[in-house]
Amino acid sequence: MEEKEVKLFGMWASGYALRVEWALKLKGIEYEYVNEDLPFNKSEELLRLDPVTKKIPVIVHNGKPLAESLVMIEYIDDTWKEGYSIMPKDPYDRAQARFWDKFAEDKCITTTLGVFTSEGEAQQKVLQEAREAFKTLEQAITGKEHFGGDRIGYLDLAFGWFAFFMPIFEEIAGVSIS
Ligand SMILES: N[C@@H](CCC(=O)N[C@@H](CS)C(=O)NCC(=O)O)C(=O)O
Repeated sequence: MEEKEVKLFGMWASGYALRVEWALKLKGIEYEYVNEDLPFNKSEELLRLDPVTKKIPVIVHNGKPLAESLVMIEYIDDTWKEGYSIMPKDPYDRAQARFWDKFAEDKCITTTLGVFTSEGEAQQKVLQEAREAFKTLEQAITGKEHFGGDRIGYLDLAFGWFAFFMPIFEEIAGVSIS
């Protein structure tokens, strides 16, 4: 079988891998998907390609590996310039998208995941912080169809998966964030 130019190492339950799949799909890029068995049975190929973080996702383009999902999204957008554009064109809008991604990553995702490592009063504090962060994010996108405005863009890929996983996290942790 002919080897595809792009290979993505992911894992079915990973939102970070999902981001990259969405970017490849929006661009219409064909890729080979390798589902890794995490956390204890990573393939030797993955460890060889990413000896630094040893995490998924990893993409390989023309034999060259890349780690970190958001780095991959920008690389994909820069490399396949034709077709769908993921990053905003305007430098200020690009900077804003990166700012809100950082906010969502640090304040919404990381804080929410704290419900799994806390209990009692400490967990209530985490929940309160998460609720405030989501309120701030919601205010920033009020009136927009997507995070990036009227079309799907960088922030939707970066953060959209979390909306899907949130009810699952709530059920597992037995808490309500909304
Ligand atoms: N910041 C990284 C996070 C990647 C990450 O945390 N991947 C997890 C799966 S969702 C992983 O590979 N965990 C295995 C491990 O830590 O050994 C990215 O955005 O790509």
